[in-house]
Amino acid sequence: MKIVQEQWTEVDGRPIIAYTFTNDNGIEVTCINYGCIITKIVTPDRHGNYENIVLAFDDFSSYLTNHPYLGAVIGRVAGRIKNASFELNGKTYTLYKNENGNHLHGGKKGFHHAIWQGAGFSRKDEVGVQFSYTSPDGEEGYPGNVDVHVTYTLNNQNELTISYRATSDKDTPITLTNHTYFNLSGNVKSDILQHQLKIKSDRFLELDHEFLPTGALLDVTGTPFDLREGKTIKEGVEATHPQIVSVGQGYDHPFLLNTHHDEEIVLLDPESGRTLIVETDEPGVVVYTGNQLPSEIKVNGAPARKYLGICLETQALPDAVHHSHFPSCILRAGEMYSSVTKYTFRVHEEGER
Ligand code: G6D
Repeated sequence: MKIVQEQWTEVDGRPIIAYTFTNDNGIEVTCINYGCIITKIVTPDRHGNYENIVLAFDDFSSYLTNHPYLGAVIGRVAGRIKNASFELNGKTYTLYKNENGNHLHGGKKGFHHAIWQGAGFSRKDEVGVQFSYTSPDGEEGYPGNVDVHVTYTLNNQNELTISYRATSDKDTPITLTNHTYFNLSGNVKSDILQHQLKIKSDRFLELDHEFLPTGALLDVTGTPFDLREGKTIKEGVEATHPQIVSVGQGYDHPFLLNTHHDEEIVLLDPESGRTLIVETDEPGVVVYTGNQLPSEIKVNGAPARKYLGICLETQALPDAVHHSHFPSCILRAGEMYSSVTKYTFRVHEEGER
């Protein structure tokens, strides 16, 4: 187990530190205290080639722009909030409008643009970093002073666990997630179209033309959203289903998970053999196939492009403040918000079932 800290630069006079931690099997993770952004996860393919499996900028300054949330923790509320407003305890709150008059991914200065306090740690069987941030009352329009802690922990079972905890001095909505784009080909040798995705989910949320949930929970049976037996991303994104077409010929949808910590989400790249298992205590996962990755930005040394990475954003359901039949996203004053998502990295041997 090893951890190395390196100051990359400063923002507003505050150091931006990169934490690189490695387990005894050579799995390596790099993240920075700006937005808790994961900039590298290095894992082996079936031939023992260690390569980066996440999309990242080559220069830090790109993370200061309005970018597609590469690798970042998202908050206070991941996803969209209709009309950038909600009512809570009889009061109406207005949030920053950053997309079509709606609020997306925490607004202009969401958690992905915050400078967090980092503290690396290395124990016998685990290594990682804890990030902390206090979101002041009124930030982006949200009520309450919110203390947030995000901990990345890597162990020798090749598991990277993300633990989220938050407390607030006022009732406030909280939905945290990580927006890493995975590409298991390694060093972005190809796009994700041949990746196979399996999700234990019977229902997904219908989205409207602004990508907001309509409130309808649709049965996946007989649709491209039925991933219970696994599908290639290509098969899904090339479907003519209206929901696939309406988000730009891809997935950008919340799936309700049938089960938790039960290998409920499995992504496999048959070419490299790399397998990512995602397990969570969250009610859902937003699957985003990079439909809008802009070619103007360069990631991993090359122009970005559609379907270059896939996000598996485990989280509460988007716009839950406006849908009483969704699990609540309200953190009550003085209570503890906690959430865990675990990524397990494996190699699928050729011919293995
Ligand atoms: C687009 O609709 C998608 C979001 O789900 C995604 O998080 C963002 O791009 C990066 O807005």
